[in-house]
Amino acid sequence: MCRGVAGLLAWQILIMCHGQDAIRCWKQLSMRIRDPETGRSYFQKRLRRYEVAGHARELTFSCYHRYPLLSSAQTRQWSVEALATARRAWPLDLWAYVTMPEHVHLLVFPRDAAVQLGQLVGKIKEEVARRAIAYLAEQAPHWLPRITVRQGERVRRRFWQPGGGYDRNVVQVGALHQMIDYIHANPVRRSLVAKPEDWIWSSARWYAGIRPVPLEMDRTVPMYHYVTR
Ligand code: NI
Repeated sequence: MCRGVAGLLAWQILIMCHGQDAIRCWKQLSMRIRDPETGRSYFQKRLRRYEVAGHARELTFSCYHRYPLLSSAQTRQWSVEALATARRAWPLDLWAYVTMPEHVHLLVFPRDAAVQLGQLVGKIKEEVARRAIAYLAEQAPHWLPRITVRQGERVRRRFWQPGGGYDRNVVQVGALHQMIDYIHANPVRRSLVAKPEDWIWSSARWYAGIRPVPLEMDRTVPMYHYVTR
């Protein structure tokens, strides 16, 4: 016979603390306890500290000269597919993203600290560029001279602005939420849509519980209440 703790019913992550090398949170555990003498059940709540090792990382990369090369649904779809490929190939959780007409923001959480995010971004950019440049050559060839660069003998087409792009670590859960909201607000700030979830090419719809979406997020973000309808 099972006595005492009858089951772990629910948990919620409540409070964030400061951390240097980990995201530290508290889970509120609701335990159902059964009193063996009376047979009655009651709930006991308690807090348990837990850590998500490592850092969340915000990554931003832009189209060459910030040209609006991600303006078509087709190129945006390829950006989403490249993220899906990257997530399958690397030990990586994807927590938020937005594809804007000329830049992309990602919030990722490497499950392995050894993940080289520069390489990861390189792969994502490469996959999008390969497909999008071929698409531009067919559908909008007037763009080609603008993205063509001569390096001595070599002629290259650039879809992305070269270089590392902008990125930063996100350590605190509160900052993480602000970051996610900020990423989702990109199309609203630019007056492309009225509400974040009106933009198909971001994780805002996923967080709002709208399905289907182009890309599902990983349910490992601390403290979010997931809507699963
Ligand atoms: Ni932006």
